[in-house]
Amino acid sequence: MQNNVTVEELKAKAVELRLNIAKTTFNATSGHVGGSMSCADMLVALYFKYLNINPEDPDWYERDRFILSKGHCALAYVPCLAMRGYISLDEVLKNFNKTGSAYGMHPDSKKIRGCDASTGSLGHGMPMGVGMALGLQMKGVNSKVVVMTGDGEVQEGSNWEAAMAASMFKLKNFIWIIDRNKLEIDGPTEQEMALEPLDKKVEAFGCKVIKCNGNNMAEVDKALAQAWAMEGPVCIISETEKGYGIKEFEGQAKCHYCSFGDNEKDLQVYLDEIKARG
Ligand SMILES: Cc1ncc(C[n+]2csc(CCOP(=O)(O)OP(=O)(O)O)c2C)c(N)n1
Repeated sequence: MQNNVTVEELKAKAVELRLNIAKTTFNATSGHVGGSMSCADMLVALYFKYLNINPEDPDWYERDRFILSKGHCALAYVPCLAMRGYISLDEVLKNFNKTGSAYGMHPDSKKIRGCDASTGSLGHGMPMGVGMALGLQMKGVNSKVVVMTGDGEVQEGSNWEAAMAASMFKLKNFIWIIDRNKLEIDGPTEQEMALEPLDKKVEAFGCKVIKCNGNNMAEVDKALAQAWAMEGPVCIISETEKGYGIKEFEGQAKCHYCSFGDNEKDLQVYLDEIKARG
């Protein structure tokens, strides 16, 4: 833990992030809304409380690293980096996914201040993160490396190869977060390629497991505090709702990629709902 921020303050930031996801999507006309809304609380808790980072010096060697392996959720990640002071929020809101913009649908570490890895092709964040954590551990640098994957994403074998390596190399500094929103692109994970019992599988690959309700900030805060205090590799299974914040989207596979209406009046209705949900 790096900053003394209250759960109430983090909750307010998560609402702000969801509002920014909605506005960014509206200006971009559409985007990967469902998985962005589900992981917003976890991103806020990481960036505003737990990660040891310095937006003034994004390449500071001793910083903690974060990799958004489910890179299609740049729609949450890039506004979060802007809220944390790495880039201009105005630019993100106006230019996200526009031709020539630094802020494409998937994050590009060469173009975005504070972004530790380019992602978008699923299944690559874990191997990259394990390599980073191993390198830091070999150099005696005590920084954390945190990788967030989707749950549909972990159907790819590369995640499990990386988990095996994290446990073999006893990566004390490695934290894997699975955004367990139970839906992937076409429907429920359990119908596409069943993952359960996910906790037992992760444990069998050598990671300690923490479970939390990833849309309840008090639980997110507790899970991250535990993970930060433990010796890794550790995995937080963050149980979330795809599309969290908008009733019409929640639990619906069609919110994987959708819009917030096509006129300002529609957008305002969604913004009001996000604010009212708190
Ligand atoms: C290697 C690869 N295959 C396919 C895709 C297309 N794709 C983008 S998102 C997605 C579904 C991901 O589901 P999940 O990991 O559960 O993400 P979330 O529900 O959190 O959005 C797929 C298949 C991709 N980006 N990369």
